[in-house]
Amino acid sequence: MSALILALDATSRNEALAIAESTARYIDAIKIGYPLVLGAGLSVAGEIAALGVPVIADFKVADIPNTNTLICDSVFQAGCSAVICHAFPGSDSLAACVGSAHDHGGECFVVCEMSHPGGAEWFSGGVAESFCMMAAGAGADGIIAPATRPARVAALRELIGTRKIYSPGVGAQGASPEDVKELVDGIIVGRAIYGAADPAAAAAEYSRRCR
Ligand code: O7E
Repeated sequence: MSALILALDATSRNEALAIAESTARYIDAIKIGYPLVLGAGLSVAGEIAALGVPVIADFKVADIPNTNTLICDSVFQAGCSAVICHAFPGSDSLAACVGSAHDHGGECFVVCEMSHPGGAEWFSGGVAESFCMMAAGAGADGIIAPATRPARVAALRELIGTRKIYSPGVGAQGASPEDVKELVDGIIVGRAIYGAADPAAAAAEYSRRCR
């Protein structure tokens, strides 16, 4: 049983807000990132949050600690409830993201292994495990792990314990909710909902399948 997170990668503000409004009752959070924010501006985060849906800022933050703090402070001030960052810049950079999140009463999630085919090229084979341990050591609230490789999610679950796992790759990338819903806390679905002819109906169906 998992929450359903809509990856709202629509590139226009009006389209994004229409989809957010029509799907809000079926989803537990909305993830926004560069595709939407570069088109609509960061203020769209507050507009979505005003619908009563928590907003996760997926900027895969990956810089020096000071820059990470500036980025994360901005997204929380804009109304986001969580931020997603990368681990590879190191434990000090990661700690900056976690610190900003917790200073704002928010959450920080760390990418441990990515869902696309190239994500297996170097994340798998020990790197993801190292990132997972870094995430736990930094006090992060959870990690990102690939629904397209359920065995890898299971392996990372062993390491991360009761911290949350959010998992992308369901729908357009080929995975099904049933592949990982018993292993993770949140399933991230993008195109299969926002690109559907009827996004609300698609969200309702994914919501049913995640429970
Ligand atoms: O394939 P879709 O359309 O269902 O969209 C998936 C979303 O999850 C999209 O925003 C993409 O950028 C993101 N994502 C992955 O697809 N794979 C990953 O490994 C990581 C992410 C991601 O969101 O990272 C932070 C959660």
